[in-house]
Amino acid sequence: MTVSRRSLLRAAGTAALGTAALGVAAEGATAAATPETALSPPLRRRAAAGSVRTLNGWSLPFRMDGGVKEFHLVAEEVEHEFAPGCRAKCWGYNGSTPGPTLEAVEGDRVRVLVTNRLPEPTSIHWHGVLLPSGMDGVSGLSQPAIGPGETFAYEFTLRQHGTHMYHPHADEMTQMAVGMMGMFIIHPAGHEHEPIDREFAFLLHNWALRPGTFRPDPSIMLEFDLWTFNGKVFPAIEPLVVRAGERVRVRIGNLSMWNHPVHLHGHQFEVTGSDGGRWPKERWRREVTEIVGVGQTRDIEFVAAPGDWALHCHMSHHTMNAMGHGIPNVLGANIAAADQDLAALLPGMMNMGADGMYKHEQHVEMMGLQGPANTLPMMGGRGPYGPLGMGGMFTVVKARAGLAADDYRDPGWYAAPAQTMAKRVSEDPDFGTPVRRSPASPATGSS
Ligand SMILES: [Cu+2]
Repeated sequence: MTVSRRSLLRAAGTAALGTAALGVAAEGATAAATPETALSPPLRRRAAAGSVRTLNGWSLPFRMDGGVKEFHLVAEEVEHEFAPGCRAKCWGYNGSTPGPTLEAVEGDRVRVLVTNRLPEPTSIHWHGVLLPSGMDGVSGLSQPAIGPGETFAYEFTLRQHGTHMYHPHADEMTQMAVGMMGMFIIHPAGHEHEPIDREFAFLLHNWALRPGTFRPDPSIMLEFDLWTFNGKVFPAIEPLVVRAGERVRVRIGNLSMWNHPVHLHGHQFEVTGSDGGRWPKERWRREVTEIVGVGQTRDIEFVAAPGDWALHCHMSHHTMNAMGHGIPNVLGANIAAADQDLAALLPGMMNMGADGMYKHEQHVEMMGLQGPANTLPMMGGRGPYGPLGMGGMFTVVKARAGLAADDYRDPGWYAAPAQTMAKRVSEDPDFGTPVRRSPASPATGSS
């Protein structure tokens, strides 16, 4: 039996049987004694993984307690890796930053236990969720802060669906800067028109992790040096693996300090929803770039075309890893003489940038140049045809024909069919007869 996501959500949303099965499967408890055995194996596998795929992340298992879906979040310090070669002590939930995704269905009664294992008070605000004032999680306003060692219980009924987030409202400048945040996906009850075949979720964030240090600096307001999808930088961000022709939804949330124009290649996607739920179809917009503002969430949907398609923030510095932003501009300068003087003073020193920064990446890659401890190359990614010139907020939608419905394994790089790929036709800079304006007489405007 082929199980679509629609039928999974219908099962989860309309039957206690479905929700109980989700919880049991997710916790890995014995299935034999539960009615879930009536469900097919593919449904159980997908339910165990959660129906949303959180890039590089996970969905938190829950347990059913007398009709209440109970989650348990633990606020704690975590050892986090941004990409191999760059780690930091961050704060997150249940061993990860961002914390695990909470998934529930409109109409569910949920209880979230929050244990504070941090050295200072915290709280959790359920960002965008409609709930009683006393459950809103603003420490000092809606509740006393959760002290170190304490556990609080939040409990409310979900009266909406959509893409939501959670984060502290206690010393949030510090706590969010070091990673405390997660997603809270509320699936619609019943099935959706234009049903979704696969869906992904990620949070946008920024970090000030200075090279050679191991704690993100919470005092920084503008000069961040790591830009992440779910706490990872490219090339450590997972690809979005989809079957060509599938309808894909990507749920994106932003709890960083910048707005991020997220751009997808090869498609006109539709912006179909937010923390306000899935919008009426008349409000869907066709776009190729969508700004996800700070504190906002956006859902984009598209029917996947075969290929490898970049998905990235369009702020060009946000597709870079650690780099200085106050450096002198040597683009176009003759720095050969200065390089000789510098080499005498600082053996191994290499000044770069006179011809652009492309060489920088080649040098790092080819010569194995050792930078400061615990940092990453500015442009860290390599594709099938060479350096990608990007790091940070960049990943690839990999759409392939014929994938099984629950196959998310990385299929490798796309092999473009013959005659559908750009190719070199000359190595002569004087090639051809291009029409150009004369640089010598710009005022005339003619060549
Ligand atoms: Cu950005």
